[in-house]
Amino acid sequence: MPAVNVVFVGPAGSGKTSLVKAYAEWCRKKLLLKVAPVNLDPGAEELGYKPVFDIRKLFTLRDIMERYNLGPNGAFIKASDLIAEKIDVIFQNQPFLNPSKWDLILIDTPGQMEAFLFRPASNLFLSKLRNIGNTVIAYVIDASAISKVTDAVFLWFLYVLIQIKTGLLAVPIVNKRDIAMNIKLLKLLIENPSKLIHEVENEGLATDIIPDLVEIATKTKGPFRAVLISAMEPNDMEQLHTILHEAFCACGDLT
Ligand SMILES: Nc1nc2c(ncn2[C@@H]2O[C@H](COP(=O)(O)OP(=O)(O)OP(=O)(O)O)[C@@H](O)[C@H]2O)c(=O)[nH]1
Ligand SMILES: [Mg+2]
Repeated sequence: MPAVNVVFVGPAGSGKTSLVKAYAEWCRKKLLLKVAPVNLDPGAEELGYKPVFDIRKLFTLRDIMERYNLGPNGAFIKASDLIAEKIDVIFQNQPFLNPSKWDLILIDTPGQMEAFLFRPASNLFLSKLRNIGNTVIAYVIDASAISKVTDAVFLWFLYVLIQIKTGLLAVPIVNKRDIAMNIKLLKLLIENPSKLIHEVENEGLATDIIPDLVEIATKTKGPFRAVLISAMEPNDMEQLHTILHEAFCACGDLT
């Protein structure tokens, strides 16, 4: 049976690593699943989970900065190129080598999305991943980062771009519900974006363009309910599991 892959992406600090940790623990404890967390972030310090594959085994951000005399952003871009160069080596490691040994592979990606997700390395990595099992993206939205319609629309466009770039189904996951700034806005964003127009206050220069942007958000609205969770709250992982299960019903099975 092929593995089931969930790739956690989202802006820096949105909670990808914390969710991989919390969700892996929940699936192991409650569902007795064999879960393989994978760290693809060469700049990670503390993960909080034990990765089955860790890109830092091949190189770290610090190594790259020193070896190529680069700053942190240049080093992230170089790291992406190295992921592409070493793709065969990466897939000769667990969990990729024997995907049938695992129920669930959870991929933690770097927060600098433009340095990985929006570069060619991610095409290569994701196409290899799709070959070993059904793959969806969990797009992590930081609830504490959205207070106004412009914040919501901005994060929505990243969501749309990620789906266009990867060709994969992405499930929006709102994390940090415990410190959310505007729960109503978050629910509208995912379930009823056309109503965002009524929430526009004085958004400065953006006010004129927001109706057009909201129209695009409405056109690109997915089939998903808003899922508001906290990586700090283990019981919330059931909601994450349910929405991922729904996504896999479209393209496969989540045990
Ligand atoms: N209050 C609260 N804090 C959270 C939650 N999830 C993550 N955090 C905190 O947010 C910060 C960033 O979390 P990470 O899990 O490292 O986020 P990330 O997306 O992996 O970050 P990068 O890999 O650097 O992009 C940490 O201090 C976490 O403890 C949450 O649900 N609620
Ligand atoms: Mg992280």
